[in-house]
Amino acid sequence: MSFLPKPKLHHPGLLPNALGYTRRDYEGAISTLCAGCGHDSISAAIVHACFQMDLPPHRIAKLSGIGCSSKTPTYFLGSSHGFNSVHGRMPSVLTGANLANRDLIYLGVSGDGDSASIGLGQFAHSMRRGVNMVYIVENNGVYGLTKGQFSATADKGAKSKRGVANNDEAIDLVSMAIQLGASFVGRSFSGDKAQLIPLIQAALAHPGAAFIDCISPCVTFNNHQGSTKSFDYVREHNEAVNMLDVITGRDEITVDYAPGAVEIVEQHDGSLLRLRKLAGDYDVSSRAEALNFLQHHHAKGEIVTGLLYLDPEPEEMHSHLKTAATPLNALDETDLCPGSAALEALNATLR
Ligand SMILES: Cc1ncc(C[n+]2csc(CCOP(=O)(O)OP(=O)(O)O)c2C)c(N)n1
Ligand code: SF4
Ligand SMILES: [Mg+2]
Repeated sequence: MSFLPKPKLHHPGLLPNALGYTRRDYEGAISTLCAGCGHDSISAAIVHACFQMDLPPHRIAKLSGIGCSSKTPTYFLGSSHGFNSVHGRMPSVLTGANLANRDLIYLGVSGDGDSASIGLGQFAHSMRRGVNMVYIVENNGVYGLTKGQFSATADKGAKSKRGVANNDEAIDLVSMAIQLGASFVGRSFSGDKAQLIPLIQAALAHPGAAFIDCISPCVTFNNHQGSTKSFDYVREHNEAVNMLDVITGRDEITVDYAPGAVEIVEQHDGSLLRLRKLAGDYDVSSRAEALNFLQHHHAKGEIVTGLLYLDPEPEEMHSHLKTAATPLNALDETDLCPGSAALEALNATLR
């Protein structure tokens, strides 16, 4: 069974947000994933992030592909729009939805199999087109749903549960996203909600292609010794480049920081990202430096997490295509049928 509704009863003591919704209003059905699966922690972080940001659930559209990770939108934001697409096809379905209605907040959820194997081309083109979305890959290094085969993000030399080593090179989705033109790129760990929640919030506030690679251990098939995506391995090898706070435009903006150690970046909706640097020389605004830093630390077996790249002046797909500002479903008959004189004038420009 993959769907269990949650009881509607809310504890009267639950605090509402500015819209009058409680945290429970951002939840979904009861998860049927394995107990302890990292994906459930990511769902909880999404619920927390959207509740805290006072996002209206009916303005969010969540889309996914196929996999344990792609099942998770059933378990959060139960009142939002949802579309569970075909394996690896979330990015193109989301791009189409975004073209038709640019007013919704798009959240794409995928897995490492979904995005780094069958959907690699789709992932690449959504990044280079600058589709305004938050794209989260719940990365466990295996195809969890089909019983734990290595995925394309499994590190070379990593061991399967049966002790077989992976001989293929790993695809690093954050490096690809940076190189392909994503304007917000971060990596986190499902077990680190203090880092993951503000990263998701900053990505939601970002008006462009925002990509988050979230290491999310599969407790059933990839949480043993020899795995580089297990809880123990990631905890031991996590190298955070910064600590991130998000201050949304609606709150009173008060920041105190030690000069030199903190970088404040304002996003287009007025939210402030407060980055406390842990790696002193790390510069979030340089694609080249980010790629260098990632490769250098990967060679040492370290997993770099945090906000890795940010373009504070992002461009998104609609500005490239010069599309109408109004969602297609809100255009009326006069917009859609401007009449024969307008058509004649348009045809004349093409002759
Ligand atoms: C076209 C197609 N090919 C193969 C499959 C089988 N399949 C289902 S899920 C999956 C892999 C899922 O792995 P991932 O995206 O990493 O998700 P996880 O289960 O690990 O969260 C595969 C190969 C499918 N459903 N459709
Ligand atoms: S098989 Fe792995 S990825 Fe799938 S629900 Fe279980 S622990 Fe999570
Ligand atoms: Mg996977």
